[in-house]
Amino acid sequence: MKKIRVYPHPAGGWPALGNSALSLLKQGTLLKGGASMLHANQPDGFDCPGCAWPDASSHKAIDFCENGVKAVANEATSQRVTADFFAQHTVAELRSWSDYELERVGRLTEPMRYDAASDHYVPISWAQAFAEIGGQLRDLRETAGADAAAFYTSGRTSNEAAFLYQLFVRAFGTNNMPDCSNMCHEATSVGLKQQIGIGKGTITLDDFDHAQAIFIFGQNPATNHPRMMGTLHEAVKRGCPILAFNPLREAGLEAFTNPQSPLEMLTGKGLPIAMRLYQVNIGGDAALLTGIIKAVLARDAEQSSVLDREFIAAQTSGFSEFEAHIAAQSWVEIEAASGISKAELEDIAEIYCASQATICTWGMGITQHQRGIDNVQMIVNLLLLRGNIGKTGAGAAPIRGHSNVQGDRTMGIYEKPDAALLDRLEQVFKLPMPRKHGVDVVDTLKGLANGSIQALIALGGNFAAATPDTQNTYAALQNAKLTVQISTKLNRSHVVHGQSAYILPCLGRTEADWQESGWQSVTTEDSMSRVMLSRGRNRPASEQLWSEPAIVAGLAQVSLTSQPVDWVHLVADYDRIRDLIAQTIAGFEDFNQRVRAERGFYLGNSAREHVWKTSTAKAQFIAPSQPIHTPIAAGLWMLTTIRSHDQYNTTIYALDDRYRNIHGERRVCFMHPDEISRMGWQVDQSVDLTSVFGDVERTVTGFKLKPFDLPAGCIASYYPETNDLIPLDHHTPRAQTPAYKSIPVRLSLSSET
Ligand SMILES: Nc1nc2c(c(=O)[nH]1)N[C@H]1C(S)=C(S)[C@@H](COP(=O)(O)OP(=O)(O)OC[C@H]3O[C@@H](n4cnc5c(=O)[nH]c(N)nc54)[C@H](O)[C@@H]3O)O[C@H]1N2
Ligand SMILES: Nc1nc2c(c(=O)[nH]1)N[C@H]1C(S)=C(S)[C@@H](COP(=O)(O)OP(=O)(O)OC[C@H]3O[C@@H](n4cnc5c(=O)[nH]c(N)nc54)[C@H](O)[C@@H]3O)O[C@H]1N2
Ligand SMILES: [Mo]
Repeated sequence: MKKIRVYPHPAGGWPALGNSALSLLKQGTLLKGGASMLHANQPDGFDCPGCAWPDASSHKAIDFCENGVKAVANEATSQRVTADFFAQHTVAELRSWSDYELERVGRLTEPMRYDAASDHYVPISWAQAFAEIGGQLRDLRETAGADAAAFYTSGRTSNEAAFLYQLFVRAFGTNNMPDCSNMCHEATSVGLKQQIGIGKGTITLDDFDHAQAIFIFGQNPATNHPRMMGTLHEAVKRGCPILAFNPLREAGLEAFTNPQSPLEMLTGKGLPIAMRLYQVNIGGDAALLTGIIKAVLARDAEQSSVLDREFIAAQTSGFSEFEAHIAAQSWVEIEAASGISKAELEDIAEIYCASQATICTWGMGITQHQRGIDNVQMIVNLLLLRGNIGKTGAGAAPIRGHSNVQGDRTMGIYEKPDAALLDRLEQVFKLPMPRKHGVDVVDTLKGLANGSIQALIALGGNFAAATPDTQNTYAALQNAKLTVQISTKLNRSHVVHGQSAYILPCLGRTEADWQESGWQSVTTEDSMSRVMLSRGRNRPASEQLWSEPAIVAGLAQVSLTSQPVDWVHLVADYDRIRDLIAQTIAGFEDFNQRVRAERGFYLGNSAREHVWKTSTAKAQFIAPSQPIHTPIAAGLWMLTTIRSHDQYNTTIYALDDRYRNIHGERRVCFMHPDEISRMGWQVDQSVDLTSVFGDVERTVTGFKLKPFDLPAGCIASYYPETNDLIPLDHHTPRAQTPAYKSIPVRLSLSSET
């Protein structure tokens, strides 16, 4: 291990707050960013757009992190993308820019339309943009049907905008609502729904104060959910064991200095966070969990008091079949597939059995695999064995990504809506709702490619860069008749566009939103089902920006032939939108009143109450659908694609990843130093990565080898640079979550080195 330069300081600490403050200063936004940050996650402030981690209950003077500072500074940048900018650069030229370069030009300031004759974006008035888009959507519906359009949502969208959007789209006549969760926690939503009857996590933030063990699967919280580190830190201080399962020995999982603890900031000593970090093979989690469960069952056979028999009998179904499945699995295969020894698996089981309340959290390392649903369901199986759902200090905790991705789904952004939601919409809005299920992200891409989908409207996000199979995705998008992006910042999806293309610039979460009745608030739902108000305070980046609800209303007004609501009246006062949500969406009764309580309100969770809305009316033990991992063919590597510390999904803030010792570059391939030597290669030599699916080879070139502690045969690179390697059909069955985290590849030295 000595050859690997590990990050020398505990993660977090001064660099975490200090450096980003410094870069804010450089961007000239410190004052603005600083002033805004004091309102982050505070009762009267805005919900931080950084991530979906819940706000602290005893609200601290400061409740934000480096991630949040960056997200806010990024929105508050003083750089502007003006009409002049577009006049100076053709779209072909902009396409040659990197994601980082596109991002740095700043905030979009006015509506733009693509002009094919000159290959430039040209300014257009809001009224004209709406009229043209509405005309094209109406024509499309008449000639090809409503299902020829798809309406994407990214998870920063507020509940209010999301609710109006799904109403507009369904009134238009389709359920084609792909969203970023299709690429993110869809395996979680599908897996949990089948197993415990609700597609959401079962814990609340307070449970962390009572957990006796915390298991973290496939997640990198120091980078992606830094405020979670404070919570883990508190748990460590009370002696709660934390076990992490990750192929990469992530610095942040080993030691962390809490930026809010003055003593530790002073001494620079971090508490060890993960008591143990188990370096599971990429894609080996189902095998790992099989091993832990097998060891737990073995302990039960010896000691007979390990399983919560009462819970299993009263609350679950399928236990004996599941037990038989586990008994049939061989230790040899479990060890080979997971990369974790039987002795270690027994240690983990011992810790699990000693704890009366265990929380399992997970992230993309679990969901973005072909066996994503298996992974999720095996975590839940483990929890069920000891009654760890609906018990204080215990439960299932998928950690969501985008700050309102969970809320958007609650509001009905879903391509496969329940009949109950559609019935309710019909009752409230007196309009027939489309019953046919719509397309998700993967099927949208297929539809764009084969011409059955001809228009893509995107409420936020960066569809072109976030999706797999980049070259084919670009071709599919360019095949579209119409693409519309509702965005805050310039990105790839503006420069890879349809024949007719529009950019509609909108307010960000941190900006003051004034409508006819005054200063508006929106609401969001965090990872633990708490719904809260959020009110932006910053001065909008441009006077020409519209809010997301206003843009959705504008589009609806021009695209629909019969109107389910008075859009203008609704947008004048968002309380009116919330009143409609209260009438339509279960759990939102008295919405306006309840959300005004400090910390908003908790939506509740049926599984937590031991009400199981499943096919057996019990929580279900479910054996994996796929056999334990077949080892990848000799000569191949297993690639996982991850986020650097200085990116937010496709938004590249800077070219560093300091916890992994990367500075000023992103085209890197992490490999164990012993593996680099074994291959006769050198650190910093460049390799090309080739994936082979069927008879199609996809190659990305020029990735510098970087030493990192990860298992033999496993490598990691950043997303989105590697998305070209992943064919559309490489995904979790049923959920269609792209398998971004298990891509078999061949490596060769790049010819240029
Ligand atoms: N700063 C910042 N914050 C973010 C984001 C961001 O990009 N930047 N994105 C937001 C979004 S949308 C999301 S979904 C979340 C993502 O948050 P995370 O889920 O933490 O994101 P990733 O970096 O994709 O991967 C997580 C971890 O999975 C590990 N991993 C990879 N393959 C495997 C595997 O096979 N098994 C196991 N057990 N682990 C594996 C990786 O080593 C990595 O440490 O963060 C949100 N917050
Ligand atoms: N290889 C690989 N691919 C992946 C992943 C991976 O781990 N590996 N992760 C997947 C995951 S988990 C996700 S969630 C997706 C992310 O997919 P998306 O959500 O589509 O992508 P983002 O990069 O988050 O979108 C950034 C853009 O959103 C716009 N934006 C920012 N704030 C706002 C706002 O308030 N309103 C509006 N209207 N627009 C705004 C800006 O224009 C910005 O450029 O990527 C997926 N792709
Ligand atoms: Mo995500």
